[in-house]
Amino acid sequence: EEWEQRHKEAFYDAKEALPYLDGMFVAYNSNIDAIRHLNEEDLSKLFGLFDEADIQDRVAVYPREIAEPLDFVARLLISMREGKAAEVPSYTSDIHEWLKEHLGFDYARMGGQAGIISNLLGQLGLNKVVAYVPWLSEEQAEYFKAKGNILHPKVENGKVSLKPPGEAFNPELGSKVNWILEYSKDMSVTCAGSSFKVPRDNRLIISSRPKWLRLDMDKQIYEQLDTLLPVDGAMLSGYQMIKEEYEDGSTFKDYVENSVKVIEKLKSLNPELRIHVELTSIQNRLIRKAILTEIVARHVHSLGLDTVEVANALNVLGYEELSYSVIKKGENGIMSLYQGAVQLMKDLDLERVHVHSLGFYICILAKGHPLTLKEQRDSLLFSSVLAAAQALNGNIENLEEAEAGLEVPVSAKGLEDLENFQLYCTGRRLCTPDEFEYGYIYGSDHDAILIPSKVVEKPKATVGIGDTISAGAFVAMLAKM
Ligand code: 8BR
Repeated sequence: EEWEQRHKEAFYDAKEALPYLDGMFVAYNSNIDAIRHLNEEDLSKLFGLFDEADIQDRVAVYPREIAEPLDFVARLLISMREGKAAEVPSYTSDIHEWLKEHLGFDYARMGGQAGIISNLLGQLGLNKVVAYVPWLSEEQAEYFKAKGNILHPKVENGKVSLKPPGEAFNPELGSKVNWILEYSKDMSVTCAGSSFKVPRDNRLIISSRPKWLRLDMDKQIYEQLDTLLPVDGAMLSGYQMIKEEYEDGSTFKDYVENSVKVIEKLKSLNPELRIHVELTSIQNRLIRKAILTEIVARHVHSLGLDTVEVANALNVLGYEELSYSVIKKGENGIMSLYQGAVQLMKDLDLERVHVHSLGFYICILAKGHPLTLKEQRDSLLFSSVLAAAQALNGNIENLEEAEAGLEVPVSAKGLEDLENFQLYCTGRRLCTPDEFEYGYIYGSDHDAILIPSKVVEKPKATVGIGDTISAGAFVAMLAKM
């Protein structure tokens, strides 16, 4: 098949180009993930601990925070019923203790977008990955893959230098541990008066938000930011951690402002530098809107997100109908997704919006973006191979190992979705059938790339694939600039 060959060429082209990059700056969030793959037995045990009517009531409430175990069970049920990923915060360590006692975890590993992206880029052999995590503890530092190319700023006697994470941590800090409950397609669930089969592999994340967590940058590191250069780009994430108010009187506005300053300083140090923000589910609408309109809009070049987050973003930006139509999927799902992504590009003044979905990726590009459409497309194809390798093995040790992803076939479902979308595009004269066949779309005020992606039928794990896709495509794009 055509797309298989294109994947192969794109992968080897990117592989050759990556060593020429200076490096990437990656911030802010990393944590330790405690992972448990649920089976049907676990479920009946968990559900058995509660009264069915209580679970049913709590499902109806749709808790936005895990304050007690019943909130967790309700959100797990909702997530499994729809096969939809969810991330729900918890501000105490009670649920952590409860889960350790009643469930236990299979293994622990690096978590958090910045942590995952740093390790991925480090393993791909980038010359330099400057990771910055404001709460780098000793235990957390151990989860960075030690190959020598991942460095973290450290302040000593007022002077900032780059050190391996194991030499840069703050010995006084505690660690942030998240729980990831993974479940599989076709699991039978009977609970709270309903019985269903899980529609697809996914997971529920309980995200730990200890009170001391602050998404900001050490003042001295900010002032000596030039010591982190040269880098070609920055990938920023973790904004979902910002809270409306803090006990010390600071508010989200302080952290938004702090982050914008960092972005503007990076750009002033190197005007060519590209800034990417990776979004994830943000429950709080005020925060979601502030991140989009204050941090992303006008300040960053590139945005990476999944379909749920496209809908959520559209929703707070005032496009409710479009948002619902993206969520509902169905006949018009991909068209709404496309329109929604274009809207985000325009409203947020972005150069690039990369949406990943199961089976296909869409990348909307502002006119005047720096590469050819083929180069942009190949960057996405490279990330599709990485995603497949990540799903296959749960980890990518190096570029050679990533080649395993080439053996994974392009998703038949993805190809079918694209075929249905072709009529929309050609009908609107966005492209000819030939151009569509290459994955190129030409709008009046934007260009776009649409590729079918490789999907592993029985993935080893699904966590971190979204970050892998966004980071892979972004770094491959930088390598071609
Ligand atoms: P988020 O975590 O941001 O939702 O991203 C997950 C992405 O992983 C999806 O958009 C999809 O493209 C990809 N993915 C999933 Br989920 N399962 C996959 C699989 N089995 N093989 C390849 N990619 C997968």
